[in-house]
Amino acid sequence: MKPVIMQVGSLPEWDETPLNQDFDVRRYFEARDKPAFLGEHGADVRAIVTRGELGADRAMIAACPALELISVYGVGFDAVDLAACAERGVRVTNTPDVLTEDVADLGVGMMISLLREINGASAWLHSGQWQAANYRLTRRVHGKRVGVLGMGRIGRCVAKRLSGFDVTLHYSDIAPLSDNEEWLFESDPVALAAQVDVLFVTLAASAATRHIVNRQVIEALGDSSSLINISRASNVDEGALLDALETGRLGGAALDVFEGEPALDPRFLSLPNVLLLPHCASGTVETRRAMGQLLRDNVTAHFRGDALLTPVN
Ligand code: 8YV
Repeated sequence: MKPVIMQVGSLPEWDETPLNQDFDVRRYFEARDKPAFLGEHGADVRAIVTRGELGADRAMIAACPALELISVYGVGFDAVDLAACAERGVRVTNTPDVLTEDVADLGVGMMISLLREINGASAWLHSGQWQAANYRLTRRVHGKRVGVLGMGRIGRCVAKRLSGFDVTLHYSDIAPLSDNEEWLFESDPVALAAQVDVLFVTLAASAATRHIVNRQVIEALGDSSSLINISRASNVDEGALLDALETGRLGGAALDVFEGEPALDPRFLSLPNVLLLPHCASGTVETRRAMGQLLRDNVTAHFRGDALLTPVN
């Protein structure tokens, strides 16, 4: 008998084929009536495979009384109810490290694209407007003052990449880094924002970090600075961000994550000073193959009784 697992979101075919070979996969994401699906299949489910942005909430976990493992396709596990897992002894795994560089690469690309207005300049050419006039002047990247809010794997990778742009690198985290004297530590996110031209939000999301980029942080950034979010939308007060972007009190924003994604607040779509991406920072063939392999290896290890490769709890 193959162990029964529940797949919460779609995965590439190169992951779904081996999952279906090795396990009895119940496809939650295809059910029109999801409560009915859980009522029909939940009792059989021993493991859940989910995506970082989808997670597994308390109700889903409660509907699976035989649940042993939740394997997350992504580094962010904030959408998994860890307290519910602790109450039931359910193990949780994620896919760290394999996606760090891609997320950092895209974050730096978002900064360059936003400041140098690559989208706008390309649209200018394609529209034929270049025949009449050159595109407007944009903003220099190298030499800027850049802040990184959250010096975990992704934040450090962003900082390392930025060293190639001769920037002044400031950062905020729970404590200063013990292995780096060059980067400038600031404990207060508002003070950090006041010192930089570009602020990257890279910290892992949790209840404790919700809206850490609040109205005060956004005001401290100001009308000639930009915000880049490659973490989770919950780390930013999106209402305050929209207000500041619409009134010009914030210079610009490059965002890969949104409250309610893939739906997003329509106010974003009429803003001239933003770069909006569909949560694709880890979205390369190479990285998604590695994430899927790690997701599956964790499930296989669990059912073999082996040590989990990348446990969260
Ligand atoms: C994932 C993410 O690729 O890693 C995470 O936590 O948000 C993304 O990098 C996404 O969750 C996959 O759907």
